[in-house]
Amino acid sequence: KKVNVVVVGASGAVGQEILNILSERNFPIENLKLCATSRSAGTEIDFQGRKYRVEETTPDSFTGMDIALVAGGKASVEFREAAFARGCIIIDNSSNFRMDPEVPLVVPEVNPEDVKGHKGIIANPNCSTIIMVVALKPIYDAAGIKRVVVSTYQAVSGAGKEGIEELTAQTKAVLEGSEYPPNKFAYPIAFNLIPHIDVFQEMDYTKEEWKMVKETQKILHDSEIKITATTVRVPVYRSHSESINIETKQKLTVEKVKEILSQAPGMIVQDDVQNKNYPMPLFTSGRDEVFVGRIREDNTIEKGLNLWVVGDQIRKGAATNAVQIAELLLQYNCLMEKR
Ligand code: 11C
Repeated sequence: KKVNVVVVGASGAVGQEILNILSERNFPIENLKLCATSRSAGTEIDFQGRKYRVEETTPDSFTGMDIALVAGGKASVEFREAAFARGCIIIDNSSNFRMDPEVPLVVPEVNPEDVKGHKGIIANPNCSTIIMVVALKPIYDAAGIKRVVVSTYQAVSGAGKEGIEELTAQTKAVLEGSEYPPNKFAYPIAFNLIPHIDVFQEMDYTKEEWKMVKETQKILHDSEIKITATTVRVPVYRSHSESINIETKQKLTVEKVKEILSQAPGMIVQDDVQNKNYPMPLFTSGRDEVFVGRIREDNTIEKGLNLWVVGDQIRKGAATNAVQIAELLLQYNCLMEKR
């Protein structure tokens, strides 16, 4: 069965990657439409050898469409009703509806069945959350999880194309002895790191940190699991890295964890310290799997583990996860009737 797909926000970093992944995975597209805000409308984008003109998103962008892949921004808020009225399901990469109890928040390796309960919109989690839960889920199933302490090392592309440009221009400026004032980030990102992603909220945690807590609890269907996060922007172009400390309910040996994670869907264990083999963002970019290494027992508590987890946040952390959700909709046969 082939379906009609509209990509909203097609010209941004995530939108472009959604198109790459639709093509790579041979997603069965009958008709494709590319939309964006009026600022990017009119540009031409190549998809599978054909040129598509990006149109401004309007309620009619959803007419005759089965699935809307929304890359981010406010489009899901603005067009939710219009899409629903036309029988088009939104897969939303923005944070607008993630914590709405009516909206499934899905990572296909973790909670695929939640897709079935959709009411016209399915949310794609935050990139750092996706990368973490892919690694947590097999451990959660094997031993239960009491508490997670996570620190992230997040690439500038998490802040979009402007983040990438700022790192490049600022690095050049520093090397040439000139100035490049921060714009996208609160401070210079070149030769620095910034313990501040998104706005500060309750208890002086950032919104990014709260997303990791609340979204993980929702995806794992466990509001008891204790999670505390510190999220940091680092001068890396692509792939987010995470140091994850886990307290399990049952004891797991390192050998067992390696065995469980190497059988887990969407994961690659890269852990051979004798041969200096561990995941790094430079080498995980462009990949769909989440990589895990430096697997150790935390010997300061009875049932503790340390993991180093790295994943391409534009692919698995956003675009790949969204396209996998679209694949689940076809697999479970839960598209809506077009109206
Ligand atoms: C970052 N995680 O790296 C953010 C970007 O909620 O989808 C993604 C924000 C989101 O800055």
